[in-house]
Amino acid sequence: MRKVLIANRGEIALRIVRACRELGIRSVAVYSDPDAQAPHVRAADEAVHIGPAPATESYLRGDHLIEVAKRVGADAIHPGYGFLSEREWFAKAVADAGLIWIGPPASAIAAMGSKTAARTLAIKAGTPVVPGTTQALKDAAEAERLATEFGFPVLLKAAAGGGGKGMRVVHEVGEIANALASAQREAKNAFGDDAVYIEKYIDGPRHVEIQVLADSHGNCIALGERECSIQRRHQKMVEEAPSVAVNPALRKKMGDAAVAAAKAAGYVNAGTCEFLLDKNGSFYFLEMNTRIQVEHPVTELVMGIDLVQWQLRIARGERLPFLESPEPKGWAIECRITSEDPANGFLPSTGRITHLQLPAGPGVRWDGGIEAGSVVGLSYDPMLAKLIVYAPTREAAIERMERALQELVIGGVETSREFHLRVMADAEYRAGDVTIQWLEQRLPEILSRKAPEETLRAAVIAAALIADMDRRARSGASPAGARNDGGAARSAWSDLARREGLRDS
Ligand code: MV4
Repeated sequence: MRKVLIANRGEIALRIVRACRELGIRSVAVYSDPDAQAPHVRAADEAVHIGPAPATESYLRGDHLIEVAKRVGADAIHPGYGFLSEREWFAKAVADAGLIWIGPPASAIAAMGSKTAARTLAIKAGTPVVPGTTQALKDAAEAERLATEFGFPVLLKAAAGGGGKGMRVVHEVGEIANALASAQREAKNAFGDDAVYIEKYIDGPRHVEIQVLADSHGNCIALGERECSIQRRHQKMVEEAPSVAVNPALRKKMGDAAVAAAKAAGYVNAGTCEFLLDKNGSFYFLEMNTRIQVEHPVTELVMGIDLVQWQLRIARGERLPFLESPEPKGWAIECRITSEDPANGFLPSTGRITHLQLPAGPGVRWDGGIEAGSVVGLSYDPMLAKLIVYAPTREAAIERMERALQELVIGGVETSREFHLRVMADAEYRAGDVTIQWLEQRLPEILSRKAPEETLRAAVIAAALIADMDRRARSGASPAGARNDGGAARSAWSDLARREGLRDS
């Protein structure tokens, strides 16, 4: 493997360039019109323009990307995450073109692509799954019979599903027929497949996932868990490794279960098994993500392994360096920095990044795809970068994340930076007391409370205001704000205080 074409953009493209460079492999970036000046383009050894902004005309043109790879003499393609990374046809087309696919075999992507097929595989492997079916429901009568058997509440899920589309919680038998019809309709629209199956609904679990790495010589290891419960509308916001809910014995059980499922699928390369973990410590396989994931860095930090390098090494035929799962060391937390405005319903924010000051110092990692001058549009995902910290303990990692978020300055677009500061300051978060519902339930409180740095800012302004009033009193002038008629006595300080909500007039 001498030259890799990276069929992606942004932070993950840059991440792959870095792994290639450390292994002495040349990298080829691709870019759409708005990405011509993007950091990943300059970082790579070569770059090729592939089309206009819409992904369907650039980053999703698989056949064209293969053509480009052959033209520039690349011998491998890395798909990153999203875009073409989990398209069975693309993995197959890359291999058929005589190129190395840096990912799992097309057959493993297909096996895990259907949720019902994945459940069947997991059951065969002895990996625990949620009680439910592996066949699409035929009609409402069958759904009613099965729901009564499993007990309410139940969950209807699209077989082709992902991201919560085509999913309905059903609390009583009378609701089933309508829920089934609407789940089928939504599944048909989203995936072109209306197959819906049924599971027992697990209430209030955590989302814990296991990283696996499998080589082409039949070896497969688990690399511990990531705690991914902190999500909103199926978008993860904060991830950690390890999970406060997982001890070494549970880690071993979940790791073995993930490896068994991966082996049953004939898995090779990096992949992740998603589980629900309930309050009693029971865990249930949900699905397998057949790609490198956004949150891979937290595993890299606690395991001391470069997962993207290992994707490349495995694809060129190397063996795993060890066959026993290592235990995690220390604690890592990742915050996804997005161009969304949490104060405004997480509305995507666009514009030019006017200023960018990055955090640094002990235990801080920035995986970003932006720089000052970058234009953030609406053509791609709003995730701009990931801020990842590493420290000996969870408490120290949280303190470190707060410090790093305070150092971070992004001007020109709204971001999730302050939201993350509020999460880090939250008592329940700090206690590790979270579930998959936690963020959405806690959001009103998190958003209404003043962030710690705002409180400090308010205190500074209040102190300055008092000093100003005192100075005016001593000099015989009327104190700032004593009149509310907009007269000369109003000072800049009292204007500021009013804007900060410290004064009414
Ligand atoms: C569930 C569940 C509760 N019980 N299955 C959401 C998307 C898909 N990956 C599976 N999902 C869920 N399946 C049963 N039987 C709750 C969820 C779920 C969820 C899972 C992981 C992360 C975030 C989630 C948010 C809402 C619901």
